[in-house]
Amino acid sequence: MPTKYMVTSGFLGAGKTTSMIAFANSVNKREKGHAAILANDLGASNIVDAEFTATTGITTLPISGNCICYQHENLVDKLHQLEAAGADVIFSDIPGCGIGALDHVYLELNEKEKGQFDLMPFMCVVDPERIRMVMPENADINLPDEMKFLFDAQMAEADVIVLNKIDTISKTETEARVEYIKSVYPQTPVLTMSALTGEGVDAVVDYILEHKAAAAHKEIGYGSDAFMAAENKLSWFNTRVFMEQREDKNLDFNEVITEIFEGIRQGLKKNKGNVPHLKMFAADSQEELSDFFKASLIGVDYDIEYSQKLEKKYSALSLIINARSAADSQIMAEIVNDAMDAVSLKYNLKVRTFFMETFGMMEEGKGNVGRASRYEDHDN
Ligand SMILES: Nc1nc2c(ncn2[C@@H]2O[C@H](COP(=O)(O)OP(=O)(O)OP(=O)(O)O)[C@@H](O)[C@H]2O)c(=O)[nH]1
Ligand SMILES: [Mg+2]
Repeated sequence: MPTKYMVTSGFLGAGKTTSMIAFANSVNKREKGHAAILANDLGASNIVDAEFTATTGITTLPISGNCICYQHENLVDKLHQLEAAGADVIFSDIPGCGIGALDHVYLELNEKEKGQFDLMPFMCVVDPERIRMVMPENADINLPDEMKFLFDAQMAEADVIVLNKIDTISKTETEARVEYIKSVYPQTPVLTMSALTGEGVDAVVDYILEHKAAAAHKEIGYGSDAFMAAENKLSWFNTRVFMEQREDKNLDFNEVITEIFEGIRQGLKKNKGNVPHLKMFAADSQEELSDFFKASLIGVDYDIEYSQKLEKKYSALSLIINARSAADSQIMAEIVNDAMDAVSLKYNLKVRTFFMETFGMMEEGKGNVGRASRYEDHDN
């Protein structure tokens, strides 16, 4: 039997990673197969989603550097690696700024790897708070208007739309969101769940195991001016910093990291920027991860959401910060630096940056490893 494979899209912070973890647990617990996760992101390494997914005990591989849309051979190779590890149901995502996996992943797999994968419906995960931005009420959630294109295109592309985080809204609100989605995409099934509490998750999993991807091209405006305008507003920032307490005191790093979050929030507010998803991850040095920290902020107007806090105090800690921002990439880097400076002063920390990468989604030179550019019509 060919391996079942599915891609999920959805806006930044909609819950793709949390959903894949919930789906894999649902498959494995109910013995519907051996589920695995392929965690995708932009940037070279130090990816919070991959680190966090790896803590779950689910068979997991990271695929970084670029969207899976643009690395077909590598994607197929990773899928085979997961199969070799025993997986027969594989969930993967694309970065939350993304569209285009229907053509670039589903259609390419059908064309180039005929019969090798049993393609489950292409899913779009939707956040009930964020979708208010495109609903008739047109809620202002402090994101650039250009982003609306992505919400729409992601839903338009999908075979099934899953309204996630229903634990955060009432039944009436859930019904209103579902009604809206159905009115715009009457052909597309809409399911509801909470990836966090597990409500509705088994039913979504049963749906995708029992249905197949349509895998037919849809016109969603990929590469259009509206697409470029939305992508142009987004920047990526990935860093890994090592913080060491100078007086060998053990610190509650939950507190330190929370202050870094708050410092970044203040910096963004001052600069009228926003961060659709800011994630941080840190772990102890044990091979079997026993103590780790993971938290998310899905915008300057929201509370920090802690997936897990550190149980112990430490004298030094390596912290991974991933920001997907609606702010200039250099300004974002400065805001993070300022937040780090503030905690280093307050807690007497020596801070060293071992990895840092920042780029605008559309910035020239983003993937230009050590290469130069020149104007074609100049000869010197
Ligand atoms: N209350 C609630 N929170 C959720 C649910 N699903 C995800 N979250 C939270 O929403 C935040 C973002 O979730 P992720 O799964 O990281 O979102 P994502 O779509 O993978 O984000 P990116 O990969 O950055 O685009 C985290 O703090 C999650 O814990 C849910 O069903 N209910
Ligand atoms: Mg994710």
